[in-house]
Amino acid sequence: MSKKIIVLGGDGFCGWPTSLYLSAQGHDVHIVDNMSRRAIDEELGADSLTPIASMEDRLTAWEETGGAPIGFSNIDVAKDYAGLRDLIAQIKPDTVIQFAEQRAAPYSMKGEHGKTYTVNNNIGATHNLLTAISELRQDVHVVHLGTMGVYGYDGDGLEIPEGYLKVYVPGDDRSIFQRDILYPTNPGSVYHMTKSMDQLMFQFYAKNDGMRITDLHQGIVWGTQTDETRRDERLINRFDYDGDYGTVLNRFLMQAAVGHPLTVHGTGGQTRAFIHIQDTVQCLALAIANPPARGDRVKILNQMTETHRVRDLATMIADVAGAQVAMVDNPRNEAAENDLVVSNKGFIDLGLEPMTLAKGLLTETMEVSQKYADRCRMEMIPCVSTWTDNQKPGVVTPLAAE
Ligand code: NAD
Ligand code: USQ
Repeated sequence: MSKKIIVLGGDGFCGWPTSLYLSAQGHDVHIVDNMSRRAIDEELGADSLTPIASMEDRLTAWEETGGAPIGFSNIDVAKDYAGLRDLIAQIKPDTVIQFAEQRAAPYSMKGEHGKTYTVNNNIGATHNLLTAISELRQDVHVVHLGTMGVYGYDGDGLEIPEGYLKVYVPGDDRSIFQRDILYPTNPGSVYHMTKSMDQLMFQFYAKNDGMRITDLHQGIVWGTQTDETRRDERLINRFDYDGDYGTVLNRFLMQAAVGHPLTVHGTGGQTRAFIHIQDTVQCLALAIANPPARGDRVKILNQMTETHRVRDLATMIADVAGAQVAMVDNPRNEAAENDLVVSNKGFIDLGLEPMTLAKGLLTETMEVSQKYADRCRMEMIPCVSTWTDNQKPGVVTPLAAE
């Protein structure tokens, strides 16, 4: 069934291909974005490895390649509450997808500005959305992109359930009380902390307003192209490789393509969850098609398809591409080694057929990197944002303007 969908953060790495996929599936899509991701690139002196077109050119190219028109509004969802509320009142969407947050852990740990901006932006954006829907009394399904990182990475092999943990508490009289509680959060960065805080807001609005909310705890997304973004050069998706926004697998693939040693942090014993961007867009479509009922608790699904240890990924890519591996000091405050077992039964039951780390997909991402290798600024590759700067004596720099 065709739905009216607003995509907050629809210019971003996940939001753009999702918007195109949903439009191709016959949904009526409207993108909202304040272009802050592009502005942060300018602030950092970084850029997407792939040359991304302006929003105007992206939308024109989509229609020229046979796509249905997609609407666009430039609204800061965290700061312009009235603009967001009026748009929701006007469009009356069935679904709003919330991608519009500052999503890089290293950026969120970059001193005063990174921390305050990330909290104000992410919490403000999510709460403005929930308030607008509540005040308008519309029956809108909110689909939020959360993160696997809310569970923390101190795993010892316990299978991480989908959001809720069954606990049994002994009473005084030998009775046992049973509760389903939100899995205790254990964020590893200010960014991950905002996703933990989002969860509480969802719990409140689902209970108080009967709002229908799905929270997707997504793993690290890799790859860049989807069937839709491949249609035209102007539709190409962004590809982050810099030390703040580049994520580990895409960084390794791109480093291999440009002849840079693969930057393994510490021993590379960190195990993380992964999903290819093509599976991300399919998960979004499945989540939209299967909303919780009004009055249900928040529906939480783990949006990941496989887990890998960082050093194993480096070895695999070094074998495929003949790259060198460099063990560098870990700039983060994280467990050096962890196990990770995750249930993704929710999406499998809904029909997801996961793509796994097949050689063909690795090669495609490396080919995209090779094609645009001349755009790579090697000095942007190292991770310079550290988690422990505030533990050293230092100079506090004036706040950057937001
Ligand atoms: P991104 O930074 O590429 O995209 C986010 C988009 O939101 C950007 O286009 C940005 O301009 C926009 N935005 C941010 N704040 C806004 C505001 N206040 N008002 C309007 N627009 C705003 O990030 P992404 O990789 O596409 O991630 C999207 C979501 O998915 C994020 O919430 C992130 O936490 C989550 N996620 C991403 C990954 C990943 O590996 N990329 C993994 C798990 C979860
Ligand atoms: N790492 C390296 N070398 C690098 C970059 C990273 O060894 O060059 C390591 C990091 O130390 C970390 C792991 O790789 O242990 C993952 O780092 P990452 O930057 O790929 O991922 P992360 O910071 O966790 O954040 C990314 C997205 C975020 C999303 C999260 C999903 O930026 O938006 O929420 O993945 S998850 O990790 O499952 O929480």
